[in-house]
Amino acid sequence: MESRILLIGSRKTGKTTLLDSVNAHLHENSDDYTVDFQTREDGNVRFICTETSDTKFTNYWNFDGFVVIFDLTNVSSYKDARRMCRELTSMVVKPIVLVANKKDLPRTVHGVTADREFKVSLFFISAKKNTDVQKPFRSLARSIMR
Ligand SMILES: Nc1nc2c(ncn2[C@@H]2O[C@H](COP(=O)(O)OP(=O)(O)O)[C@@H](O)[C@H]2O)c(=O)[nH]1
Ligand SMILES: [Mg+2]
Repeated sequence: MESRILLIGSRKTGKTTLLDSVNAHLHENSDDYTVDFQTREDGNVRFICTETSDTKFTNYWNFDGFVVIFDLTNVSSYKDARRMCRELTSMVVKPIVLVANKKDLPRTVHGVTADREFKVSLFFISAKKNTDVQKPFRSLARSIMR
């Protein structure tokens, strides 16, 4: 199965680093990445991933799932992420995961919770140290196939 995934989060939150950490392969003639995951339940899933920090010209309907990412050392990136989650949940009924990145660093963002209001799953990762980087994608895969 093939699904289109949008990674959104303000600049320098680690979108490209996350894609690299799961060995996503950058397409030759576009800004898209491909990455394959094996899930225990349903075999293989292929994600075509696009990253952006500016959703102004993004058509959410083109995507099957969303990774909203913020930087645990940057409070304004968390505010942005919450805004993006709110916007997404009001516009589409597609799976969303919220990713708190850079957990290897001393954090300045506190009180992060999986917002029940938004019905998103929350994952703390370090894209740079390769900690738990597969988890958000596997969660999306499970939700999309459901
Ligand atoms: N310490 C640390 N640095 C990170 C992590 N993820 C990304 N970075 C750094 O944050 C900066 C921005 O990362 P990048 O992937 O280019 O962010 P993007 O703009 O969202 O694509 C780079 O210097 C990365 O090395 C992480 O988990 N831990
Ligand atoms: Mg980038």
